[in-house]
Amino acid sequence: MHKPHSRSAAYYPCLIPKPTSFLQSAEAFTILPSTKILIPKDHPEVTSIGDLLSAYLQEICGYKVLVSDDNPDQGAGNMQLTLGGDPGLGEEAYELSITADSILLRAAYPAGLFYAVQTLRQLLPAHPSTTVSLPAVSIRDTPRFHWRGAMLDVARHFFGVADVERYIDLIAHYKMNRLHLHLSDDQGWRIEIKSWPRLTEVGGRTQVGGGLAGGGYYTQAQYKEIVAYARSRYVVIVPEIDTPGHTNAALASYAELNSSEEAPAPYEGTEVGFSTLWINSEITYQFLDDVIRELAALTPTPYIHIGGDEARSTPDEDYRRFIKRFQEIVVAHGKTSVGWGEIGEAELLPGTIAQLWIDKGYKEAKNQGAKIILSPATKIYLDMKYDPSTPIGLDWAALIPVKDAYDWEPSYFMDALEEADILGLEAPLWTETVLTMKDIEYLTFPRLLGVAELAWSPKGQSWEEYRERLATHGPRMEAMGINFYKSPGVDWE
Ligand code: TNX
Repeated sequence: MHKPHSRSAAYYPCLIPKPTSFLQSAEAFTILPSTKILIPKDHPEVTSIGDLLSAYLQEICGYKVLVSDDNPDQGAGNMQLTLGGDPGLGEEAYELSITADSILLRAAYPAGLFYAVQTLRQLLPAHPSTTVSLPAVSIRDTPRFHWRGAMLDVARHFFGVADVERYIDLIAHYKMNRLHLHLSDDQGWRIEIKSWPRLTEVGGRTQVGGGLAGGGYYTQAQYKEIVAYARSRYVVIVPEIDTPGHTNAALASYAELNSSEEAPAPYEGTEVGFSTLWINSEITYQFLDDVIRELAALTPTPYIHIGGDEARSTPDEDYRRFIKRFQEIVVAHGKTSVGWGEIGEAELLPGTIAQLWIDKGYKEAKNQGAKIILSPATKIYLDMKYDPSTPIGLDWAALIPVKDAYDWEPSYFMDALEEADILGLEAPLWTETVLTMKDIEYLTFPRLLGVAELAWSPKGQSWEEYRERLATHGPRMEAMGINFYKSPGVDWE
């Protein structure tokens, strides 16, 4: 096999995503039992980041590295977390400087320090070791795109809090900062809404494939826990209430949401496009207002996703009226709407964001001034099979080998879109065929690392060089217990 670099674990720049600038020398910093993590006084957020670093180090060193705010400037022999540097580089930029004497992690904002810590983790040995050394490096790093996300469909199959928190940990390690949760669909309603309790009493009980043990939902308390956990990993949760199609679970819960005024049976199949809210009824908008009011109160960040895809049972004119009105409800609760590309066919309010998945609606959205999130199904739909033998997953958009998820350039992807139109990238995982956390991991990894790099690293990376770096992440993913797909296109270490 072709190997352009000779590499040795400690001295090869094996980081994913690749940093903006990276220099390396032959020295190394060795962690000793006396090494401390120094943090500034009176800064609880940085203290939490220091504690996270200490926990990561403990896994590798086998002992606890102390976090201390005594003499925070005494760098020698220690690792120092410092707020400083150029705030003009944005909230997520950081510097990491490792010499034989000390380690300095510096950023203008805590998010940057969190990312410096993630980079540092990838410079540690993959597995526990008696001597732990880090290569001497000087890194300056700033993300290319603002929106670097993953989406998890918890409607087709439900996943509990522990699974979602693990997913957050895993995506955050690769510097992703958004987790979009697809909270409602034909097969299930997954978030407690106190003013409409049957949504979860009825709509929360089902999922694809059915069975009495099926379904589930997050109580508001659990949902808050997810949001807070994500926040501690600098991940924004983007909740989606998919409308006006993909709504059978809500329609089955409340007869008054149906134009027939009769509730349909719950649905546990995988067809799409058959359901629609009753567009010409005020009850529908009262319902959405209540849902968004409660959801907005659980959401400290700006975005609420209103769906808008595959509304095949909603007449076009109704669809346009509905999308306009739903955005107004979102704005009335102080939030910004995100919707699937099709929403571009309706009038968009200022600030609304469109998410491209197929070639539909996004040009109209762009022409109305909307920013675009790229989730092209042919490139980064994580539910697509890798090859025909992949045991789970779908193939309607494409087969997506690891190379194809990485080897494309966002700003060239669609003629009509330029860099400035693109807010970022998001890799969705739809779960019609995904039943367990192991299944989630198998389809997500390693493709997500490639998406994370496309979203973070400077334009113009090469697959040949990336695949060498990716190979070094095999043992790292193993150490994190990730059930990843050992793609034959990569010479895994
Ligand atoms: C299309 S992507 C859908 C989903 C399916 C997915 C399966 C999108 C906005 N709609 O309802 O789960 O394909 O790949």
